[in-house]
Amino acid sequence: MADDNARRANARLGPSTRAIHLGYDPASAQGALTPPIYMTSTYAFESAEAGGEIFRGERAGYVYGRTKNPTQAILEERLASLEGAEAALCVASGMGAISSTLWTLLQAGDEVVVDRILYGNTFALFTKGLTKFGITVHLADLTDPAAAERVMSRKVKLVYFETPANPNLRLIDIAAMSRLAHAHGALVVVDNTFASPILQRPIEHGADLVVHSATKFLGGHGDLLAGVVAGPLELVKRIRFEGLRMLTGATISPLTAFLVMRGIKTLGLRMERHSASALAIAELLEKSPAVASVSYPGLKSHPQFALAQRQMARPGGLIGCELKGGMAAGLKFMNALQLATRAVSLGDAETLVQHPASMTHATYSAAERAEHGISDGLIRISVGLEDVEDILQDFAQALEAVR
Ligand code: 3LM
Repeated sequence: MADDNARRANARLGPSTRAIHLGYDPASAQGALTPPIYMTSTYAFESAEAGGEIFRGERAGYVYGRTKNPTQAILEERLASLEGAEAALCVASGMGAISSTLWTLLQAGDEVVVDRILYGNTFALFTKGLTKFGITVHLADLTDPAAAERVMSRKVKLVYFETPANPNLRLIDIAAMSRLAHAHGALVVVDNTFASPILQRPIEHGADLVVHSATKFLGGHGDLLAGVVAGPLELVKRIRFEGLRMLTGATISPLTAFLVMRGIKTLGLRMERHSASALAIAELLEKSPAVASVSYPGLKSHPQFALAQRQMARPGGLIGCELKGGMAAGLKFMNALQLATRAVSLGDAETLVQHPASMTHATYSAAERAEHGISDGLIRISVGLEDVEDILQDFAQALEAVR
């Protein structure tokens, strides 16, 4: 009871306070300020009867490390609270979160509607993976409600999208898409990796489930892989016991859970800095004669600037930038960078820059790249936490190099 009261009081605290304190009392662990890392794969039962009760779900307790661990449990409580969800589940990677979720919720004969612009491996999971098991995948431009409406039907069990989307930073109206999906009896799953729950909480806008690559902003330091799914307790339980335990086994290590927990203590601070620096860099890029266009939700030129203002607390740390000179300019720009790192991934302290045409989408033909909205001059920037003057200077000199 006292515990419930403490939880309710915690829920009224700000997100950074909750990310730092929720779900852990140092008195429960010898006064240790930071929660212990429970490096254990299995758990001892005090009696055969007690073991039976835990197995039957009649008594709280742990059985085996594939489904849950006490370090992971604290992290899950904090992430659920940040997303405004009843419950959360942490797993080994973003792809682990997405596959555990989809394999739990879908079965042969079901249909799904997904946005055209998705992280490449999520796209492959839908179009090459799930289709092998008898699921029909409808691709649509979910920025256009009419296009979404055309592919909706009662057979559609789930609508899936990213906002902002990887890699071109287009936005989807979560509230509008949730209304449409719910009118057809479908669940809405939103990948909130690019925004993080500090900037955007899809469940508050009507989504059912949120997934994350916690490898990115949540971890925040480029030193781990992890994933999260958050949503209603009953659904999250099913994903834990069907998706994770039976289907994927994508378990997070207790050490990784600890590191993500450390990461989210500074998430609020970091998202503020990522957003402020990204705006300065987006403005620099937009002024350059070497740049055809910049896609950043904090710029008035973003076609969905008004939606960004409604849906996101700040515009975030990712920028899409189209160079005028196509492939040659892309390669030249990448090679001219001196401080920013040429690398995939995002959300780290280091500024990371990727050129999809020569990196993540290098195996696609030019026609395939065009179909996926990846032009040869597109550069994706994940603005880091370095002093902004230094990042600005690096981008200014790289832009000079391609003029
Ligand atoms: C990347 N993205 O560079 P993990 N959802 C989103 C993502 O961006 C990602 C995942 C899920 C990148 C990774 S690409 C070679 C490197 C929006 C990952 C998958 O399984 O934790 O990597 O998350 O865009």
